Amino acid sequence: MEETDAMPSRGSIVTVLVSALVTGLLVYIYRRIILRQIRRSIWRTAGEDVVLVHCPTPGFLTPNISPFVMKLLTYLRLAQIPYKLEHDEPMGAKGKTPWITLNGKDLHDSQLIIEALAKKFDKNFGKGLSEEEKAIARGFTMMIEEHIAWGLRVWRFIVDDGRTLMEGMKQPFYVWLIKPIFVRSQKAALWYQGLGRHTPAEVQDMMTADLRALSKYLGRKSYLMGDSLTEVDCTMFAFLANILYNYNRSPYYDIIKGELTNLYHYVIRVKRRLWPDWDQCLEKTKYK
Ligand SMILES: N[C@@H](CCC(=O)N[C@@H](CS)C(=O)NCC(=O)O)C(=O)O
Repeated sequence: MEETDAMPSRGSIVTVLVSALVTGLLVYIYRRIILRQIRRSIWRTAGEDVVLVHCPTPGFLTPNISPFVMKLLTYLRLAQIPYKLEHDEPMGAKGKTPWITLNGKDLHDSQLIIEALAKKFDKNFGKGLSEEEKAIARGFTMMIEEHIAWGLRVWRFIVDDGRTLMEGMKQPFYVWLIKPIFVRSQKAALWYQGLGRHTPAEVQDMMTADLRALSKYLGRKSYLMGDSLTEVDCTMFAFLANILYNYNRSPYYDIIKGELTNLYHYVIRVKRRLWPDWDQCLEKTKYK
């Protein structure tokens, strides 16, 4: 075919493509290498033994919309370990939040982080428990993080189409555009995890049974394992507070407020003790 004046020449198409490729490469190098190095040198100034918590920006309804971030922050407060929040890179090398930088070293996964901090700062709150109690605490921790967490995602993404994500924290404008893709990826994750294969009613029954088990074991005690707060309370508080504030349109809110009221009072108790500044920690500018 002959080239006419109206058609771009093959040479100019190649130039545009090469320029786009080079620009993309430069942006990638800048973001992945240079910007990261700049941030790292800033993070190093956080201070010795100060935990830099990488996490999303504060929520409107809870200090952080991620219960795993809330679990870690609650532990840091319980252990009185100084920390700072950092929001430029909320997702770590494992693609999850939270992660931390401590004295220039990165650590990932709230549980592994807490275990490492407990060792470093000698802040193991469960060490006085009997072996049997430790096993129970571990079982409840896993039930909450590996079952209740997924059940909540079923409600958020399958029943409620991800709306609470928008209601719970300030989101950049483009999140509205990519929300359907994100919701679809979460539904796929739920399918592979397994809970997404059940009907929402079946999941609700399972979740109710889990919450009843927590309520039964808590009974009249102040904290899950007795009179003192231990690590399992950081998980339990984080997820129950998440239900009460971020899932307040879900059936789980009604179950806790209406039937399992010892769980509700438990949240208030831990919140008063470890989060007296809760309201000051919320993102103030409402964005709806
Ligand atoms: N086991 C991890 C779980 C962390 C986690 O699942 N965080 C969520 C936010 S609440 C996340 O990063 N989700 C992003 C994703 O799964 O793609 C931990 O304890 O830190």
